[in-house]
Amino acid sequence: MHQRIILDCDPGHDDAIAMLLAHGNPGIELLAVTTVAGNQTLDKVTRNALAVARVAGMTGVPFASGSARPLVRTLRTAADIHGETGLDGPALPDPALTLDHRHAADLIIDTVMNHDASTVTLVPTGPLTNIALAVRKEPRIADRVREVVLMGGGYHAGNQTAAAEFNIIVDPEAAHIVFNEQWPLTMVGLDLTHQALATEDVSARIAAVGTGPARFVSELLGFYSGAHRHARNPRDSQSTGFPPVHDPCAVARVIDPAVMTTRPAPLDVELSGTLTLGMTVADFRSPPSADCTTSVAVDLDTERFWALVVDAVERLGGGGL
Ligand code: PIR
Ligand code: CA
Repeated sequence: MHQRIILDCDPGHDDAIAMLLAHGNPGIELLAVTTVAGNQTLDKVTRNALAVARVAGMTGVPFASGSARPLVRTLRTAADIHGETGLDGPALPDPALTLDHRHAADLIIDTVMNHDASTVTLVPTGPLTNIALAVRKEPRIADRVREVVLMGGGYHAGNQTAAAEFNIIVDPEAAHIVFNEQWPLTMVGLDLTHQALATEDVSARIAAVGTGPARFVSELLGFYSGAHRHARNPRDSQSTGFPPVHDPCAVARVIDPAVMTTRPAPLDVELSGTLTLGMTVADFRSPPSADCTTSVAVDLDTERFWALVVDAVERLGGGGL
């Protein structure tokens, strides 16, 4: 059976790979791609999404841009990791698709409401601004989506601060809204994505595919690895020097739930801490009650994950160029 998804993203090197995985995997029906300001400004990430669509040969998928800034706070970007364009490294082709005229939140609402209940999964891989706007504007999507499987947060450490992960701290109020809705939600956080490292072996397997899309991914990983090495703290003994490729992990969970283990736990987002703003707090004290709708990703089957990514790149063939 096809899993229908809406990918809400801020490409972003790993967002781009998440798009390619979603498009290249035969088990996924990509209903829409929406963009949100995060890794770079909205105009840049939207342009990047359209460039990736061209590389992948995506046609017939609606693309819409959404919120240019977080609900409450000033936008902070991740230019240190993703560069000035948000997708530095490969040459970016001019867009071939034109944007849907709707705001991302409206495209999300319309897409969810126009499909049967429990058949559409939301896969956010950027700040949660568009998803929060959508569920506030049309609350009925909360019991209509099958699940929210998001990349963001973490239950033991952050990357932007000691406690907070980037996608959450960029728009913590939006994250608070999304984490407190009654929909099933799986948090694919840093605990999981730090197991998805682009090692030399992974880069070599992708390069060996030899197609245009494969070259594009290789060039993405080249820039992203260098930026990661440059930005990382050399005293951090946890860090291998290889970059975590966060966002495709959320897509992989939808494709093949067995690619990772999860654990149910109540989740919430800290909005008032001085040291812990944007922290995602998982309550592991006791077995969760039967009405707990949230869970956290714990362990990745690394080999199975990279096999999905390589397979998707192979299936894209020459892509759209
Ligand atoms: C932000 C990201 C990745 C690395 C850093 N240092 C900052 C982006 C990725 O696109 C991913 O969605 C999430 N935010 C990881 O924190
Ligand atoms: Ca992202």
